[in-house]
Amino acid sequence: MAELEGLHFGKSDFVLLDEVTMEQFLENLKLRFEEGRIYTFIGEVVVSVNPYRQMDIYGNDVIEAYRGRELYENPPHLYAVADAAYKAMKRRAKDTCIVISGESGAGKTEASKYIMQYIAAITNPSQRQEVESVKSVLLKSNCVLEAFGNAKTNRNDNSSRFGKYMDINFNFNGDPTGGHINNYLLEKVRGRVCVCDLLKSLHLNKDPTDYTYTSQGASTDDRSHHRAVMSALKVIGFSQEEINSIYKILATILHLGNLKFENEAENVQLVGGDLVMHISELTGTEVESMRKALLYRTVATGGGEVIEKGHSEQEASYGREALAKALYERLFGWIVGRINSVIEVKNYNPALHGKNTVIGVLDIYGFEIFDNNSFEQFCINYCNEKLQQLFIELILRQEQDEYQREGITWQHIEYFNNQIIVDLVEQPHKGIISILDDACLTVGKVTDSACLDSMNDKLGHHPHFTSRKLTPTDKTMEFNRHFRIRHYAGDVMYSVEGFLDKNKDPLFQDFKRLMFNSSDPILKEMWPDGKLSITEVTKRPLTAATLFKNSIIALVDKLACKEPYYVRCVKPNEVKSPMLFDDARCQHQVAYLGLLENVHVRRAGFAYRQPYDRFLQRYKMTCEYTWPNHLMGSDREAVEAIVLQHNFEGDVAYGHTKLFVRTPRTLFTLEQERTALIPILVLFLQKVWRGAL
Ligand code: AD9
Ligand code: MG
Repeated sequence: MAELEGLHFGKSDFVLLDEVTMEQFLENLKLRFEEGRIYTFIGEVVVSVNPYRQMDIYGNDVIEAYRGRELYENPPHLYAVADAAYKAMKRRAKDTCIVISGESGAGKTEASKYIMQYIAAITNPSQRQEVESVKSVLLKSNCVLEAFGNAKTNRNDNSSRFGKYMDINFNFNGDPTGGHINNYLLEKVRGRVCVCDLLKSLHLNKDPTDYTYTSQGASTDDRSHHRAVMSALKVIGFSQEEINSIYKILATILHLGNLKFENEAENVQLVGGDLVMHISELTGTEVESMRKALLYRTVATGGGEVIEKGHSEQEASYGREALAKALYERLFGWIVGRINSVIEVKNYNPALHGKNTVIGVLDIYGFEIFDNNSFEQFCINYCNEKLQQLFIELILRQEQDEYQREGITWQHIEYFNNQIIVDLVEQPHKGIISILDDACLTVGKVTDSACLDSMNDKLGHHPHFTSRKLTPTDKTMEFNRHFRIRHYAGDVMYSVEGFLDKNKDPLFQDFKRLMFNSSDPILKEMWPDGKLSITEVTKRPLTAATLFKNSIIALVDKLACKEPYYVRCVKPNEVKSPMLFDDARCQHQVAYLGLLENVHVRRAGFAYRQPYDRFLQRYKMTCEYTWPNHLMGSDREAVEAIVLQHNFEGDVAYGHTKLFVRTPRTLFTLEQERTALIPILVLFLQKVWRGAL
């Protein structure tokens, strides 16, 4: 298969570019995309371009071709990375992780599914029943999470509205024993939660009072999709009662969307009583309590007195919105928790079963730069700063570890350390999140622009932060509205409008208590914080930004102790076309994914390395002493002969098991020589076969 990677498919590894320029990078990426080569390496990193068409490259024959092989033996593929991560885990008992990044619609979720399928296909050769059932639950969990967590957006028909990190546990034999999923649901703060979309994706009947699925009006596709979700829920082990509760909650969310309020003599009232009845029935709550929670909130006065305060119409709508979002978020969290309880590794005894190792797969939103960037982009881009930091650190650390292991002397290389930007966002007391939180906790009305002022005061000196007030000449920003962060991936201007609202927990306590007192035990379970009475609630819930920050810090900690593998996804165009390679869009992504930097880092050390035997196998025809077989004491000596014959001594280092090549040109020369020799050798062999020689 390696032979198929001829020169007209471009360079299968960007490290082999003559010059690392954006131009050459894009040219190669485009050439390969147009030839249907959607994957390209940067060393061990796979760059993937969404083909927007079904490719015949994921079948069992391909899986077999990659199974247990080394990275460079086959053309670049997700399977090569999956196998590398699996091999490292199995051979060296290392925990590994595969980080998949890229923007919306770039192909992250699809890539994560192919990787999971690959791992499922190559494990448990003896088909042991308990392992098979673990595998099937792991695979089915995708289907359920997608049904509940994905929706159609204008950027992606099947957009994940949550970031997902899944650990797969393996036993000593390298067979899956269980797993754990962490979700990073941003939708609540993204403000784009469109529950109707979610319900549509579940194909709930249009009439919300009938919360059971009916197939009327649904297409064959819809029906089979619904059946797949149902069967997945059952395989995972959801009981009928649980499934009913899920549907009731979804119907509740739909009803809430239809609730209307009106002002009547100063007091806000509900329009129409039927809906509230339905809602209370579905949620197992008293009608009167539900009505009250929608129209009033209970507040504790300074003197410990509890009073009821009527909502304004705006507050009532705000409360209803917040409840719908919270129901959705908690339902999703509960489903993830439920899946986790099924897949968690049980009865694992290390003394008996050997070390339990892990492969983590991360599918998370990439860097976002829109025309108008708000709190959501701020969070996402902060997450990407954290991942970038980890990326550079781990890739470099990995490189340095390998040089050490192989006994090679090596010079530390400099790179841009984005810690300074991470600090700008997350530092206690002085960082942007902390300033935001302070503003949210301040009693009385603090506006978004007052919060921006406070950022200006505290961050005015920061080299990566600016605003119109700090740089009055920059007319692209408006006073009291914009600030700009110089991210590692480029400058992003944020509009501070809505930051405070999005950062606060918008849900009135009354709803939490109401849901906790539901007669539906499953719904109740989702609202443990409703247990507190009004006088007991003293601490404010953590803000959205702080919760997000904590979960990302925990995620980075989890990843940092694993050996990382990367898949960088690129979206070729905005119109989901399999033909179009939009240069400007791709250039933008290559820039912010830091791919050129990645190639530079890779080339700064030794661009290429290969175990002696493999190097020999590939290039032995280029040297008279090694073709067809060498007579030297070891493969290493034979490799030395090849290097000497080509005068490459100055460009290589000999490790314990591998040859390290500093510049790609060396390898390139060998490749060219090899390409030129192959037809001659083929001719030669054909003659041998025909008995002509
Ligand atoms: V988002 O951030 O969740 O909105 P993703 O996850 O990056 O996004 P996704 O994997 O869902 O994107 O891919 C988007 C669509 O591109 C898919 O629904 C497929 O139609 C298409 N796609 C992506 N990868 C492949 C592939 N390897 N082969 C064929 C693909 N089609
Ligand atoms: Mg996705």
